[in-house]
Amino acid sequence: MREQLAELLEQGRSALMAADTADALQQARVALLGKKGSMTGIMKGMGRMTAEERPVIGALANKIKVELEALFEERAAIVQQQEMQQRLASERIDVTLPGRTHARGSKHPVTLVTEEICDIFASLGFGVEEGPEVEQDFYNFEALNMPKDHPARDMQDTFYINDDVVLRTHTSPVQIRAMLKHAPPVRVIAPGTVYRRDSDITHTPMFHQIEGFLVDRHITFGDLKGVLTTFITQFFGKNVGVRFRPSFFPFTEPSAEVDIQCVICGGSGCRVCKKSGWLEILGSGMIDPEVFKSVNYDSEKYSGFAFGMGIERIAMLKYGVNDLRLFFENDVRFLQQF
Ligand code: 2U9
Repeated sequence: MREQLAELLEQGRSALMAADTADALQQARVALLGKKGSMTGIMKGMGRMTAEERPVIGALANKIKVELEALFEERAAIVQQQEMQQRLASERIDVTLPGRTHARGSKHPVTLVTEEICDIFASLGFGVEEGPEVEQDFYNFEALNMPKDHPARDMQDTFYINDDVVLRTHTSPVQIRAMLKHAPPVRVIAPGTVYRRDSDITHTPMFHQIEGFLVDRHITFGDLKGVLTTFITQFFGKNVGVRFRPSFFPFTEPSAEVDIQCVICGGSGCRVCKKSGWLEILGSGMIDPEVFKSVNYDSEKYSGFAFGMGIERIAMLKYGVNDLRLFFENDVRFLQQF
């Protein structure tokens, strides 16, 4: 039995020394000293011993047990230290690495064009004003010389909230509000979202407009032409051709639509300008005296001009975008290009 115990000590020592993880060490300990381990196996033979031998062997077994326990503790401390070093090495963080950057957004082309147009008119002395998108009939239609039976108020075109409230169909009501707020002279542009019951490949039920007006003494159609030509050459380049064509709007008289030479073909005719060489970009005119009446401006004393444009259309021409729907899908691969 002495030999068995001496052998157990030797085997145990080498098993503990060979174990190089906490798990392996624990397994070795259980195999040596656990309930079903080698030591227990040997001790079961104690029953066959004489009364003299038993305490001697018992003391020896105990000594070996204590020795193996001590060896286990010693190894456990070393293995734990080794495992800690390995973890520190494998989880090492290089604090000098550059941080992860966040994807950066970009301004929507409609925003970019709105800002650019507002900047140009601001440099000409215009102030920027905004107003509600849910608007009263009076500001959206009545004050703009479009009485109740006017075809432009057709249920086909307008989103009605109720008999008296609509989603604004243009930003003109902002300008009625500006006229009621400020006496002439006044120069205002009104960018914003507008709504019309229209939805096909070239129309969306929500789109963006910029409208503007100027009222003072002695304002003529010549002022209209001068201001709008200045805007167009600043926005599209000084060599672009501009022409004014007679037109009709309920709120201006006389009225004109403004074309620029086609930015795609330079005027020779292409698919975009439908072979005409010209692109319509603006509506404009001298403000109708009926409009002045509804805001209590004296049309004997004052005159003025107004204009309006659709921003998506201007953005399509400026950036060469051939599908209106791209502005509303918000695909980042499209938006990132601006
Ligand atoms: C007031 C008086 C007059 C604004 C004007 C237009 C002509 C015009 C369209 C262009 C394309 C709208 O986006 S679009 O469909 N606009 O043609 N707008 S004159 O006239 C006004 C505005 C306010 C008080």
